[in-house]
Amino acid sequence: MNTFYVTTPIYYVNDVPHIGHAYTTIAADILARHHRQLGEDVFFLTGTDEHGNPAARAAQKRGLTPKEHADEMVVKFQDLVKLVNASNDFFIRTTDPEHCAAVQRFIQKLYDKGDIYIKSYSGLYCSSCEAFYSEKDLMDGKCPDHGTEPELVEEENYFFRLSGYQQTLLDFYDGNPDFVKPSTRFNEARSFIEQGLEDISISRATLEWGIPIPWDPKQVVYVWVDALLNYITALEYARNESLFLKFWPATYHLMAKDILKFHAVIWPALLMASGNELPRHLFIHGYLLMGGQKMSKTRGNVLDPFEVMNKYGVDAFRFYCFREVAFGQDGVISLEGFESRYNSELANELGNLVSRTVAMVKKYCEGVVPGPTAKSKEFSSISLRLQENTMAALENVELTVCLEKIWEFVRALNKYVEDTAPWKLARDSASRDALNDVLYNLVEGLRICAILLHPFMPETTLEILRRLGQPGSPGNLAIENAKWGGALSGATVESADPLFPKLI
Ligand code: ME8
Repeated sequence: MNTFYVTTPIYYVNDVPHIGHAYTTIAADILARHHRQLGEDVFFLTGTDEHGNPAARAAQKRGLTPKEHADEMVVKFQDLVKLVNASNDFFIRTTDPEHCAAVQRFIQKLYDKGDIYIKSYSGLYCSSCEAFYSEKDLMDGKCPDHGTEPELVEEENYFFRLSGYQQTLLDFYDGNPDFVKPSTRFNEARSFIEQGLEDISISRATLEWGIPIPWDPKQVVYVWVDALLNYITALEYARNESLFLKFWPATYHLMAKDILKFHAVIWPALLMASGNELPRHLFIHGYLLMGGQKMSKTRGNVLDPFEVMNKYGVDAFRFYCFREVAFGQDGVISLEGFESRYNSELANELGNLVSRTVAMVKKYCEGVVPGPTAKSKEFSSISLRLQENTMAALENVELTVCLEKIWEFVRALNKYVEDTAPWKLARDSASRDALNDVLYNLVEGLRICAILLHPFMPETTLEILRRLGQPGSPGNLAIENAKWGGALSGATVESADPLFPKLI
């Protein structure tokens, strides 16, 4: 059986979760659900990054220990994961004792191998990024991400021989042109490596909140090394048995471009140093922007994902994020934009099509899905193409392209209702067969839409199938069933409130 392993970044607990966190989690969930529909063995990992300076500072401000703070904050992230209906197989916390022990084993191995050495170091450090900057990376002497002045930090640190991996990394990039997607991000990562890599400090002497260096417990492991390792440590303890052989290498690490360098340079080098395979792909999506700016708590332009989803529904939000912004690019989201798409596409085009279809089957066929007189050749070939196109799009993580293809079909079905006008056919008993065919085709078209849309809108699509009297077990949701002619004739439809009540 094919396996599929997808991860999100593990999120910092120094602040509350926001829509950006929901976005990556939903994207990973869409891929996980799709690969389950393909019959693959899937592992979907998300979690929280709980060590490091910002988390320690946030705890201190609240008069809590870092662990107390993390224990409170993690609940908000776990709530978000539940709220977005993510089907993750595990939630890792970097304070899990199993993770900490595995990180220590990992770096001990690199130390024993000679890839880690001690050196006195001074550099400009942004404690919000948890990263050192050289003068040339700063903008007007300030951190390009946080706009704050970095501090001069002088410490004796342990260093990882990153520079020794430059050529091996370049060779790997050249042999794996789809390692980082989209290709613009691949080029960015490769050119960064080409410019030259310096060894990196992988320990901190001044910070207590972290995993102790096993051979020198006065120092703690640099938070990024601790965090990146989550992708392999989780496989060791998520279940009673090790899942490493089964799921590593990961198929996709998803993230935004803010953390590309860590994943495209440091992570592969650490894996090479430890003799592990590299992940198959990194997929770098864009930023959701509000009012043209990246959402960030410090800028105060955060749309509260809990509020939006509780008010308008989780599936509507899941749909909107990937419909509105081409996945992979930056894009602006807004409440107005959300409401407008909700009304035009979810309420009018999809919800209304389901209501009309159910109402017509009730009215003209006593609520029982009719059998077609003949299988529609036209719809058979349209739906076959649709199935192939949506699968190809998701294979390439083109979530927005996939939705667009499905929506073209939703629109085609709406047009089909108008063109065939079943209410007119119903007036003439000679058109009985034609009427049955139209109604069957509508039920069948919606069944196929429901299967293909399932990864995007898991609850709504099950509800569509239920209303159409069509089975919705995981087996029925398999992609191979998104073929024309599979709808159950003789099933009883059920009317209910609109799937997406119109917003006024
Ligand atoms: O970087 N639009 O955690 P983090 C889209 N702990 N996605 C966004 C976003 C936005 N405006 N804002 C955040 C960390 N994200 C580290 C990761 S992994 C080993 C350690 C998403 O809480 C996006 O996936 O700052 C981004 O990469 C991630 O949240 C950063 O989350």
